[in-house]
Amino acid sequence: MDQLNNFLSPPAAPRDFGFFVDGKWQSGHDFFVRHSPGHGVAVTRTAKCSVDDLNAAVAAARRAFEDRRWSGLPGGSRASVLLRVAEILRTRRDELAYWETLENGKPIAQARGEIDHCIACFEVGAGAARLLHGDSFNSLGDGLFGMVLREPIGVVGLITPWNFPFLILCERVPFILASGCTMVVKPSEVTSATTLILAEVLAEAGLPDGVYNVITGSGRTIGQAMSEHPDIDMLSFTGSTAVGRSCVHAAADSNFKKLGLELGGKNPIIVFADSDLEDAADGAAFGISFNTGQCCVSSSRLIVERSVAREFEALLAEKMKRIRVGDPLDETTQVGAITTEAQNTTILDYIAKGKTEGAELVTGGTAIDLGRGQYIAPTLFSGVSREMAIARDEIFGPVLCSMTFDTVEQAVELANDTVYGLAASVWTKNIDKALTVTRRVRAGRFWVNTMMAGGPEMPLGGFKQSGWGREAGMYGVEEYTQVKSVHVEIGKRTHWIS
Ligand code: TXE
Repeated sequence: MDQLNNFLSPPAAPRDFGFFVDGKWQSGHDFFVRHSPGHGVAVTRTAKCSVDDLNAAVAAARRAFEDRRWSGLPGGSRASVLLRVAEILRTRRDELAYWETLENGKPIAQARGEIDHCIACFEVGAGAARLLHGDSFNSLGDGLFGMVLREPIGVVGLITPWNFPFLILCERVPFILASGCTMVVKPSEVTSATTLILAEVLAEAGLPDGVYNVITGSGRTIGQAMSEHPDIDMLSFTGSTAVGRSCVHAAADSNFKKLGLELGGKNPIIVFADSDLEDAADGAAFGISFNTGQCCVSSSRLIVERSVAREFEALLAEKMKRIRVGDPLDETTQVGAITTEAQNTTILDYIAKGKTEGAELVTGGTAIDLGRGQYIAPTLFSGVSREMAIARDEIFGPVLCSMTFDTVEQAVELANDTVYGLAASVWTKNIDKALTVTRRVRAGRFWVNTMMAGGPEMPLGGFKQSGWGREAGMYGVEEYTQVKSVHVEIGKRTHWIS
């Protein structure tokens, strides 16, 4: 309990972090100082690494891959390490949640729940390490046998964002490790702490040196150099669609590295008149306010059947007003701080734009002054038309736009009227409508009468400009493998030269 109490106020002084290469901690020469977005005080200092540091990390990952110290182990041995990681994370749950909350601004109770999800990711990854397998063809005739091998792709670069620093990391790392790859990770420069703590945990669990390396630094220098690096075989990037596009160019101009991209979203929530409106309103309030709407899968476009639109918006607004926005370290807080000043400005600018574009503000629409930190009230706009910027752009904040429909066709058409395709949900008690909408809306993750449910068994990823590839589950492990077709002749060869 004493330990828990230490985690309920910001630290007296910022914690210093080095970076991690080839199983060793290195110290930086220059630092990023991170201020807690919920309190405005300095909480961490992380190294501004150089491109030389990155090159050393890639070389270490390459050596660890080529000498097969990890990929050469039986899947069961890799699984044992991943299960030990899960056990250690369990013992360090409160500490990890604390640093995640301080750097990101999310509520401490939510952060603890996310660590639980991360533990599950390592457990699922352990199972995947044992189950990963290829295929065989016994259908090529008596003289030929075919095998399809899955081999690890090699050195993986992993670039993660600031909205779910540990969760997004853990939806990838166990699956990359399960495949036998080695990696260099670059977390967001504003939320690096928990990615560095994971290095300690992995080492303690017995992961060989050089398999997991962490380089901290800015996207413009380290991230860009990773996407151009000739010795990184695959890059998994999660962040903005604009930077995702630059990764595609960099990959094409360097070594054609394989890319996994999880990018932006403008996700629809479709509510039919025959749904349980109380449930749907709760789901909609959660879908836009959870993590202050800074989720790639936030449901930011409400598409509601016209006959119940007014009633539904009133119900929803009443629920949104009751969400407890507050200090992220307060156990009772449901919605914490906006993670960066830049994001705070972006969200407030979009709210102003919504008003000038003529949308009707139903609730929220203002910053909340708690004396320190940056907070925005969950916001609902009604009467939004599809051309408005607030209906088209990913705002990445707690701003929900409401639009109406009359028929299933219209609902599907509106839902698909976006360049993105990350997630969607539908609320109805009619099975025909639920399945029709699920099959016709183009999105990588779909929820029927629920919101953001799921576990690491299920794959994650987007359609359209929301990205390429899938993370997590068996699909996620397979992304980090190459397929090799092997042909084995049986018996005496039929000679070409007679
Ligand atoms: O993202 P960036 P930002 C969206 C969201 C948000 C917007 C901007 O709409 O408002 O992006 O956020 C690294 N080469 N999402 O500016 O820049 C960077 O250091 C390689 C959606 O923070 O994409 C960080 O580690 N890497 C999203 C990571 O990319 C580069 C989550 C993400 O930062 C780089 C975050 C470069 N040239 C933002 N420049 C989601 N899908 O969840 C930066 N980075």
